[in-house]
Amino acid sequence: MHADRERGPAPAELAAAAVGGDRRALARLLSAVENAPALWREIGPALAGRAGGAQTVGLTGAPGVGKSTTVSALVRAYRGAGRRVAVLAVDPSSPFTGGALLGDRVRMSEHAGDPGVFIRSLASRGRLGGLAAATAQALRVLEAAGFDVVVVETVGVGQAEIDIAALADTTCVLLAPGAGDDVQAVKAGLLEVADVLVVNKADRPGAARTIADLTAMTRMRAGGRRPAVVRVAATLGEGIDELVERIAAHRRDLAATGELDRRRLARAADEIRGLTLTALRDRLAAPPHDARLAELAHLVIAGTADPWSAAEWLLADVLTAQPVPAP
Ligand SMILES: Nc1nc2c(ncn2[C@@H]2O[C@H](COP(=O)(O)OP(=O)(O)O)[C@@H](O)[C@H]2O)c(=O)[nH]1
Ligand SMILES: [Mg+2]
Repeated sequence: MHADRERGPAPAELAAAAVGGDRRALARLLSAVENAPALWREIGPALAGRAGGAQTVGLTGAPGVGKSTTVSALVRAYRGAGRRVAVLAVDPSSPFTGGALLGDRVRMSEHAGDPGVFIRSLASRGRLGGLAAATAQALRVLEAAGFDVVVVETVGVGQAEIDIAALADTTCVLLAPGAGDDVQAVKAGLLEVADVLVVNKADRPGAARTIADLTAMTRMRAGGRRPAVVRVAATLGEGIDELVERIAAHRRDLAATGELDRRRLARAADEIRGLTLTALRDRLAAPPHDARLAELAHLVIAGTADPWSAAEWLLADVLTAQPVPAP
């Protein structure tokens, strides 16, 4: 591979190498994608036609509930079945790849030397395109690199985490006995996105109660499929085989009903919509539209135009104008 000393190989070259199994290229490509969303356009063609092959699994839940420990146990199980696994640890709250993800590295260290495992973290760093968009791109890269399973762990239980976990085919929501975790999950709307509910730390008191409460709650859920409730003690490796089976069953069910295709279509549409809106926002912030916007704002203040008309005019301008060359 020909490499420019300053900038390194071109993104398209990196993408080709990553798809060919070069782990260093894969790591560099993911960094490139993470730091410069504009590169997506360059690597897209090298990845096209290679996406959609992996099984994707999302894990979310409050910090400390045992996500990383469970991911590590899942990786062990998938490796035992001969599958190549990538893990993406995503932290929407942290501007840096900080403490939580560092702890995850320790939790997953048993897989460090395994060439069939690739572990990577993504943090928000105040990105423009949104962390969910960056995660979607990273997923596409990992799928193209030929991983059979991609597990996405998100730190936390806010809307951003839910959006990210929902990028996966199967979303697992983790809870632990007691501490009001179950109630909290309902509040956060987590129950709605859960395909599988995992009660981890089942070796602790109160697990049976939490399982019973959650099971009752899923029974009240109107319509749609009910999430399975799985009892896990990740540190002991208990319940992991059942969790693997529940995840697989959910995926089979999705495929059989056509829901998998529907979800993937909806995700692609979301992605296109997001990129379009970002492009639109970028253009509005650049000449000549930024000046036009300021001018229209004056008209609105003066009472010579209403904001709805002004928006229509501006949109028409943006849509008909030639793309402005970069300075
Ligand atoms: N007792 C018990 N502790 C667990 C279990 N799973 C994880 N832990 C512990 O909970 C803590 C947080 O685990 P971690 O996987 O980092 O949680 P995360 O923040 O959700 O990723 C660690 O000290 C784990 O050893 C479990 O099944 N039982
Ligand atoms: Mg973790």
